[in-house]
Amino acid sequence: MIVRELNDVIGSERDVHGETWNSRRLLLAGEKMGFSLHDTLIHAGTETTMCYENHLEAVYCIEGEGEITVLPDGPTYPIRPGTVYALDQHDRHCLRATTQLRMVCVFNPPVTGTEVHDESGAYPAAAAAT
Ligand code: 9YT
Repeated sequence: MIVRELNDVIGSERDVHGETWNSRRLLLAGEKMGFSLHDTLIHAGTETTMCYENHLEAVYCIEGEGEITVLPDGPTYPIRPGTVYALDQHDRHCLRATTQLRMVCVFNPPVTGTEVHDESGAYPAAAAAT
């Protein structure tokens, strides 16, 4: 069994910072669970465009308010505590955080640790393959 505390992840190498977000990576590829599990903060007032062409991701909001738009034309959905979205089509999307969002994110395949978005809004395939 693996038991880990968010407080032990914060400030460690599993605490990864992007331009608009901070991803605390609780479970990674190395744990061999078949998915990774992140407790992610999206900074208030930001807009992030992403497209995970190499991963499936489910995101469950537990704090904050915002909205998500499927690109290029919508629809747009509100994000609030209790909202989950699943990027089952590797959907290109834009996430807007009205207030700070706290999101529980699950990636399949798992990310390995230090991935941040490339210019297309994806995490690299090489990491996805491990
Ligand atoms: C919600 C979202 O996709 N935020 C970007 C960071 C990413 N989910 C991560 O690595 O935790």
